[in-house]
Amino acid sequence: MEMHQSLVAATPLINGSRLSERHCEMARIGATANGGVNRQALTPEDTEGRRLLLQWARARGYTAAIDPIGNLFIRRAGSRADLSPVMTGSHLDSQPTGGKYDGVYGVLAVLEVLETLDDYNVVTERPIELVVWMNEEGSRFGPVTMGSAVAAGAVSLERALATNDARGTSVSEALAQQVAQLAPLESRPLGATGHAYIEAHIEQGPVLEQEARDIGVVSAIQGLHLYQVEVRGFEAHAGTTPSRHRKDALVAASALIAKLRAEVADPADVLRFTVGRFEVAPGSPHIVPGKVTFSIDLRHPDPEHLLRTGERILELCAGEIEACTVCAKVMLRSSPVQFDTRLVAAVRNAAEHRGFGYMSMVSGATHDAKYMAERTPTAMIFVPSEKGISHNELEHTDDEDLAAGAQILCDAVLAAAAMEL
Ligand code: HGY
Ligand code: MN
Ligand code: MN
Repeated sequence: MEMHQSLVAATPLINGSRLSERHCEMARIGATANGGVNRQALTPEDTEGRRLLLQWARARGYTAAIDPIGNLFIRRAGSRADLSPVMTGSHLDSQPTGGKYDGVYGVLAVLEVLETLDDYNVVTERPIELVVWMNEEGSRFGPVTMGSAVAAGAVSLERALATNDARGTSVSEALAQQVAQLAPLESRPLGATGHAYIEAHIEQGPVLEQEARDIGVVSAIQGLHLYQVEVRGFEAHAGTTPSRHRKDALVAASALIAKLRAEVADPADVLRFTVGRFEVAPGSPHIVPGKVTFSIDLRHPDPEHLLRTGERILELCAGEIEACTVCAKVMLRSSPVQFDTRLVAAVRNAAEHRGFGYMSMVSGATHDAKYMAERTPTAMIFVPSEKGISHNELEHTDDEDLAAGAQILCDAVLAAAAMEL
């Protein structure tokens, strides 16, 4: 990791091997056979990961608080408790076949920054808060970025707490269990904002690696719409029911998805259309499916284009297809967001001063920073993902890249703490 000598002595240098060891230890919790992790929101594994983080934090004397939707706030005090904090963080929950770095990196990089400031006896005026957002991944409980969306008022607390997983366990029940196991935690009201928010994250795409850059200076996040489509037909005997009498929900859903894909096809390959969940009921090999429920994840950086495409999808997911009825529900509409140019510049300057290769980019993945950006000056830092792989157990980022991003986060957090924003 090349550093300009002028800076080496002047500012705190993070400890890359400590950061790497922390990732190894965290990756043991919910480890999967193929080298990934499964620490879905509010599961025992998620609680275990949060407990380990709190253990590390409490050993340093940091305080911990939790808000009504389970977002965790770990605070390193400043010399002036009356000042609003510089907030920085990400999420610890994972996809069911997740990687070891998605979200985790943005949490452990902050812990590394806080400990580095301790090690260098740096006293900031402002408190610095590590935020661990609840249920960023939206797999066990929908929607994605639930904790930060509720904190921002984009999703109601009541709706979120009443959300059930596939087994009928609610967020409210699972959260109460987790909080009891992490006690003692101070209570923090919903809607916490700060002086600034900076999130470090793996890119989850191939661009930094292809361009041979160390740091992504993220200027924006593209928009994301999440729909749930329901196709209803009629259950019938697989052996006795002729095709002409069938109302086969699977056949109808398949035809509808093919129609939607054709309708939204984008020659420029900018639009992202994904059907990630597809549930057939009743799911017996000998019954013509009576009901299919599937998800649509739609993304695009242009708000107008995203809205128009979303409206067209809702038009097509209504009425009848192949003798079945179709309806669709909007689960989430997250518009594209631009980050604060002053904070983005602070990230860029830090990368420049440290002599890292960097580039400006828009995030294809969504992040909790999206909801913070609506209320607090916000920026993000990306580090490369090997072959652009993420949401996959093979996800990997080199230790050197993890350390580089954490160093930029340290420098940017200190810069933000001193900025008038
Ligand atoms: O889906 C996303 O963009 C995020 O990684 N959960
Ligand atoms: Mn993430
Ligand atoms: Mn993710």
